[in-house]
Amino acid sequence: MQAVVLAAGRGTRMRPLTESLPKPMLPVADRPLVAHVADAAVAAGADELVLVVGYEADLVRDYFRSTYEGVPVRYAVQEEQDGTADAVRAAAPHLDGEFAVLNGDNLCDPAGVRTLFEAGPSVATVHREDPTSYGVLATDGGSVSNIVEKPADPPSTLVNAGAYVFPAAATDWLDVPPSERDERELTDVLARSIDSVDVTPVELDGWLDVGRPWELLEANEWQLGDLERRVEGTVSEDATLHGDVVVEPGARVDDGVVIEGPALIRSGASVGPNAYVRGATLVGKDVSVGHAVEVKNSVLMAGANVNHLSYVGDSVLGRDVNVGAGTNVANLRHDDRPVELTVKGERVSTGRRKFGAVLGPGASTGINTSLDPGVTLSAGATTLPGERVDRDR
Ligand code: TTP
Repeated sequence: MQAVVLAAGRGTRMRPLTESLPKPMLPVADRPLVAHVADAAVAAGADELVLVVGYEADLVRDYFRSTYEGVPVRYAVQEEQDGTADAVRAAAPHLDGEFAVLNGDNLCDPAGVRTLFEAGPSVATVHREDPTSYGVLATDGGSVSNIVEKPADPPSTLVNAGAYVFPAAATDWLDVPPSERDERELTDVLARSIDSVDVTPVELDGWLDVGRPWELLEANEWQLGDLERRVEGTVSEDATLHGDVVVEPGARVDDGVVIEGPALIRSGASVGPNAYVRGATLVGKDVSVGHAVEVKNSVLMAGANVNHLSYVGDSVLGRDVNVGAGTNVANLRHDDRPVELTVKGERVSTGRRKFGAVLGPGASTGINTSLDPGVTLSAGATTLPGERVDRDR
């Protein structure tokens, strides 16, 4: 079966991390987010991947090229990001027969995706105790009988997890009218499928929609949790690695470093001397974590530097960020309320008691900067030495 993977979106809720990188290419453990989706599709038996690309398309193409894990890859270009149904419409000329559609920014348990692919026309679901902010499925005798968006009075707790198998005829149903938020939605195509054929709900054990920066942390917490200890880089005899730590070839861990897994130190990265890395932490390619630096439960994207005397907790550092000596990130509010973050201009609860900062690509902090919980520095932003940053910039 062909699997269409939607990877054309602009990822506006993930800014500034998506300033120059499409959301599906953000790092989750040792691969881009969308590679986890493609892997699940290949493991489920996809015989062709059709990647729908648009925003920063070349970065997706450069990664997947024409064959991925032995499976041919085709590309469909969505010129304007007009919605998920429109994205599948871009792929339609390549489709022949029943086909699957997966969001390029959703992590799903691979066993669930396999069951979905085997089920014929189907939709992946998960239970949510409060489903009122999701598309909610009504079922009748083992089939889906209806889908209702954000219902005040939900017919069940089964929500749409954004992975589908559509019947071949669905390629004729993609021209749906724009929704209230002015996008052509795939859920309207699902509604048409439900009216035309039996659509089976397939419940997933694990699912995460990665839309906002703290969800990138959660995606890494999930995937790093599956690591198995592997030390292939250069590790000093005076360093201590506890638990499931992976040090890739070409990475270096110096004297006096303590790393508590799960943690992944990618190739070209260096840690130490005398640094402490803990929690589910991704130290990306060519990252430098230097003397007397503590990094906890964070994602440090490729090329970031935290070289001296700093604390970075529950934070996301974009590519090529430079953290000045003595910079500290606060990750807990004294009133113990969940930390809020700005998403598309509005303060939104992360739902997390511990959350630090989001530093956009190329941002630099001056020495002794202190960053309040939930601040975002935009791409290339700077702070002055000794500054306390209590709002976004
Ligand atoms: P969304 O997360 O709804 O959209 P987005 O990725 O553009 O992010 P944001 O809302 O923060 O701007 O998209 C769900 C999936 O569908 C995601 O993998 C991107 C993809 N997509 C397209 O391929 N084309 C589109 O026109 C849209 C809206 C999304």
